[in-house]
Amino acid sequence: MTLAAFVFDVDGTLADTERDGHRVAFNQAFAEAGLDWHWDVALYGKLLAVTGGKERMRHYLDRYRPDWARPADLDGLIARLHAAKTRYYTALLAKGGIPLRSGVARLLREARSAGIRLAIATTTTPENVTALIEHALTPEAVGWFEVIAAGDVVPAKKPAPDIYRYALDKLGLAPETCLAFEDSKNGLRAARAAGLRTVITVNDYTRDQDFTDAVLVLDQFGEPQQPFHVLGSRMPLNGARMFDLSLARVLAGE
Ligand code: XBP
Ligand code: MG
Repeated sequence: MTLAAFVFDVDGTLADTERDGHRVAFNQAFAEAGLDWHWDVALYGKLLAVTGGKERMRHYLDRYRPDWARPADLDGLIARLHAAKTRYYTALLAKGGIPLRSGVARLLREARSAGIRLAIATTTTPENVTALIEHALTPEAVGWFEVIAAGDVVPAKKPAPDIYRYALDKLGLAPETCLAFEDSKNGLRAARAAGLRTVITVNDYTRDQDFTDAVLVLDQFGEPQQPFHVLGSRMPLNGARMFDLSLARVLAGE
């Protein structure tokens, strides 16, 4: 099958945004609202089981703060907190606070010059995606992505396949012609349920998750001077040291 497109997850895959980005912004929003909520690094790792910031806050209350007195308009409070969190998060990105992961910019450029189409399928808020691409890559790079499928555009977030199906529909492509890139079990489940072969680059929060359903599991895409480590592979990699287009074509079954 000819490889037609790459579909990227954002948080954890394009950049390590969770621990020092989203988590910090949530805490800033809680403090600004005068709440005694604080998500430390370990607790945030557990909360990541639930995707979506608004959903994550609700899960936190249900699971960890059952006695906290809910206001009559809990939805309104969550929406206001989430808007403040997005403001803090995008301000952090605008300061250049979070770089892309190793090999991401190289892989995107290689794909573009080879005519591989690019798309995004993420749970996060759309403005977080554009802010990351603009500030960690270049402002023009937002236009490199034909489809940016993000946030509440589908009702069911990952691990549901809906966001991948939405992106494929907008691309007008069958899943067999694409590769998905993810960092988490929830993301892998979403991509696989939509029929995409999936490459995983792990991070500290996801390293120990079950990725048996992935076609390749790496610690990073890698660079010529910074080779990847292979954590799991369905096929021989013939000495490859970084994830590039020739490896992508092999994985896609070209
Ligand atoms: C990661 C997420 C997001 C972010 C927070 O999504 O689960 O919820 O943690 O973003 P992905 P919002 O890995 O699919 O990009 O607060 O904007 O929801
Ligand atoms: Mg992710």
